[in-house]
Order: sequence, then structure tokens, then C-alpha cells
Amino acid sequence: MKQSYKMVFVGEPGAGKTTCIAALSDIKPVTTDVGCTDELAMIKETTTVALDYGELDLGDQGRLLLYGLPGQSRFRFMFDVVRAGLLGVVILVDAASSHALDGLAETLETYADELRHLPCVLALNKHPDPPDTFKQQCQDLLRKHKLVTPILAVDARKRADVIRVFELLFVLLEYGSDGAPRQEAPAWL
Ligand SMILES: Nc1nc2c(ncn2[C@@H]2O[C@H](COP(=O)(O)OP(=O)(O)OP(=O)(O)O)[C@@H](O)[C@H]2O)c(=O)[nH]1
Ligand SMILES: [Mg+2]
Repeated sequence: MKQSYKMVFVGEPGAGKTTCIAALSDIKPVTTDVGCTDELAMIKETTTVALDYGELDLGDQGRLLLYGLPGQSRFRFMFDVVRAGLLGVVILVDAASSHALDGLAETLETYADELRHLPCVLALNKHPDPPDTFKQQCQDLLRKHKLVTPILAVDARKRADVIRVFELLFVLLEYGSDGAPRQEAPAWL
């Protein structure tokens, strides 16, 4: 039986979780999308009501299991499904949205207690060049929750961009914030 590793994407509705998993997965992703019925229907046709799931084959090194979890607090219990064996978390933000900071604030309220113990990357999606002021506001929100993460801009539709995020997560996983190698880093790092 192949070794499995888990990675999670969290973020507000429309942040790009389903898109990231579709870009990376080499199986057809499992989604739980339904038609939008509330104000979200103005901006997108479907939303994920539970989780997304995909897989990436790592050859001899095993499989990477990919999960997408909604940022809203009513979905907090979903973290129980993914916590065991979790390698790291990608926090996604729709940087083109006027509600981006509110969305990030809610995601952090929901998951900060979990994220503090894990390697995390903040990925700013849908904006080719997010302004420094916006990045600083994101940093301030992270700091409020005692989180320190790298921040980078991505296009979730591009597999190469999503892989770049994972490479960064793996570096964090390997060395930790104190620069010391961590023993649990998997062999394929
Ligand atoms: N222009 C642009 N559109 C994107 C990008 N990433 C995702 N999208 C689009 O944004 C919309 C929302 O993306 P999703 O991946 O469905 O977002 P989600 O986080 O899964 O949203 P929920 O399931 O509602 O929580 C989709 O129509 C995507 O095609 C991007 O980098 N640039
Ligand atoms: Mg989705």
C-alpha cells in the first residue's frame, strides 16, 4: 500500500479551492458543488458545500491527497476529516474581490487554531500583481492570529503556479520556522 500525504486548501467562497485541486489532481476531482442560491449566485454558478478532493501521484513516494475546505465557521468541523497526517495548508484569497480581507478574516477565525501548528502559505489568487498595501493588510490579519506565512500571488488555473505553492510548503515543512530540519519531512522533498 502506497504512503499517503495530505494537503489542504482553505478559503472564502470563490477563492479558488476547487480550481487549485482541479489544476493539480491527476484523478477526476471529487467535488460537492451545488448551484448558488444566495448572493454568491451574482458572481458564480456553483459553490462547494462540503469538501473537494483530488489526488496527485508521487510515483514511488506515494500519493498526495488534496482537500479543499470552505472558510466559513460552520464548516470548521470538516477539519476533523483532514487533520491526521496533514503536511500543510494553503490559505487562498480572492485578491480581486472587494471583500477579500473579510474573507481572509473569516477563514483565519475558523482555522487559525489549527494553522498555527502547520506549515502554511498564503496564496493571493485572481490578481497578477497584488498591491503591497493589500499584502500588508493580509500580514496584519495573519499576525493578529499569531501566524507567520509566506505570501505569494498565483493563478489557480495554472498547474505550474499551484506546484510553486507546494514547493514553498515543502521547504517550510523540511526546515520549519527555526531553520532546523524536521524529521517528519517525507522522502520526496
Ligand atoms: N481570473 C481568474 N479566475 C479564477 C482564478 N482561479 C479561479 N478562478 C475562477 O473563479 C471562480 C471560483 O473559483 P472556485 O475554484 O470555484 O472557488 P472555490 O474556492 O472553490 O469557491 P467555493 O466552492 O464557492 O467555496 C471559478 O469560476 C474559477 O474559474 C484565477 O486565478 N483567475
Ligand atoms: Mg469550490
